[in-house]
Amino acid sequence: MAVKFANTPGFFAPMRFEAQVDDCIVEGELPAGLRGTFYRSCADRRFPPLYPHDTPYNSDGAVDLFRFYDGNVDFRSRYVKTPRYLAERAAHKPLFGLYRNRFTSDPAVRNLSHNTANTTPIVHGGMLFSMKEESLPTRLDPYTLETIGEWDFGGTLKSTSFTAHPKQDPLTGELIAFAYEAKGDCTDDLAVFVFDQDAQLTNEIWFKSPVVSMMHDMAITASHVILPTTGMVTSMQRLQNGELHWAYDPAQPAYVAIVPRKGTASDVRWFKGTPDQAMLVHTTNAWSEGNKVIMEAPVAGDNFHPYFLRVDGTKSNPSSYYPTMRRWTFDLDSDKDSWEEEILFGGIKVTSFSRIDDRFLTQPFRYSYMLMNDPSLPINRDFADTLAVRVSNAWFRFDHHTGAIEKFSAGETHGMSEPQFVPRHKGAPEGDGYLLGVVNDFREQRSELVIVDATDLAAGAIAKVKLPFRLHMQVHGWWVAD
Ligand code: V55
Ligand code: FE
Repeated sequence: MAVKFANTPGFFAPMRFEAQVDDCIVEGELPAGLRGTFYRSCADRRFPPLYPHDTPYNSDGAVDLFRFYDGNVDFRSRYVKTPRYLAERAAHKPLFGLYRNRFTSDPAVRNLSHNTANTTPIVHGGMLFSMKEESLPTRLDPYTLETIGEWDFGGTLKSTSFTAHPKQDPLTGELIAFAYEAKGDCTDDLAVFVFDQDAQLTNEIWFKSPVVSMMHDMAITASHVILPTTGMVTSMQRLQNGELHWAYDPAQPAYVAIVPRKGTASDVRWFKGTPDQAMLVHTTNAWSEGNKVIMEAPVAGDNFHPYFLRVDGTKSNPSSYYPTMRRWTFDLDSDKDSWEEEILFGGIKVTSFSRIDDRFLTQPFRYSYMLMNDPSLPINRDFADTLAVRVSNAWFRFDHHTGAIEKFSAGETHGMSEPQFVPRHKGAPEGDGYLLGVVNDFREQRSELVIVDATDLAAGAIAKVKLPFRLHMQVHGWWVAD
């Protein structure tokens, strides 16, 4: 039977093709010092969902690259050839069911890896991976993007899952990662992993979580790992009932594990917060001061995954709340299991996407870069609904010292994806560099990669890499200097 998609109009229709454009058309001037590769992990369904209420988080993974060299840019995109992709390709139809629910998949593939590899690309130890938090990393060729296969770190990784947000310590070159539901669906096992710069496992700490919850991101300091639970809950009962993996429980408090990077399970400390601290998707940064661990992150008090319902079956309203930027201080000298909270900004419509100058991970820092929804920026009337409700229309730089905000809009018909910070040169001070990222022109149905000066967002784009087609929806990006 021929493939048919329902209800996916315009820019949000699946793209379903792979592309290569060498020597891309560039408007403006590419900075001479910009040499390296920008990778993007994307979500782009090859087949229509078996269940109409499935989430886009369950779409096939694709990885794109933009390679900058000698004043040129080359573009390439490839689907990640997961076991799931290959099985559906062979069958010419969808076989995999709802997001993270094997019971809803065709019995023929129920025990196959459900990995979509659609969330974050990372290069570590000379290897490129695209990651999905329910599965192992998938290794790809960093030049051709051909899929090599799932990677268990040479047999040393014992978990069934691996976070899509490991952190590279810029000072030691180590990779710090974790796994939740680490022994299979709905298990309360957590594991923290430390790899050296060659991707060899040097420490692993296994422990139990007080709640089985989505744990999408982590933070690190020079000495500790910070692991927050979120308000999303699950159970084998849910899965057997044929439901989506997650529901949001408004009564669920936030728990945060603080784990010494060089420690063992007996060193793990759990802190307990309130339900209005539980909706944390991405962290911004963290650092240690003596025996205090300090983390900053956008946090909300209600579910902002619009595709998952509350436990009572009601819909959450994704436009009724936005996260605020919070500073959490955990005092390891105190016996209390609570922490201090300070709110750095609120009242602006921001997403949970939060990036910094990654050279300052684990250290005190000043700037973060996020996506926002700003109705005061010029928005073309014909696209107002999309731009005001469904996507972000600006990047902004937040000054964590003064609270100042600087914005960049790519245009009145443009939706934005996560910005990537790239330093101007190796020794440049924090924040001195460029923001680059893909923006989507809804009027022309085309995507482009824009480059702005990160110290002068208001000046607009320095250069635009123009593509003659639209791109898949990006989740996260990653920059690798030459
Ligand atoms: C997120 C995204 C995912 C996922 C779980 O933004 C959480 C959060 C793209 O897939 O599977
Ligand atoms: Fe993420």
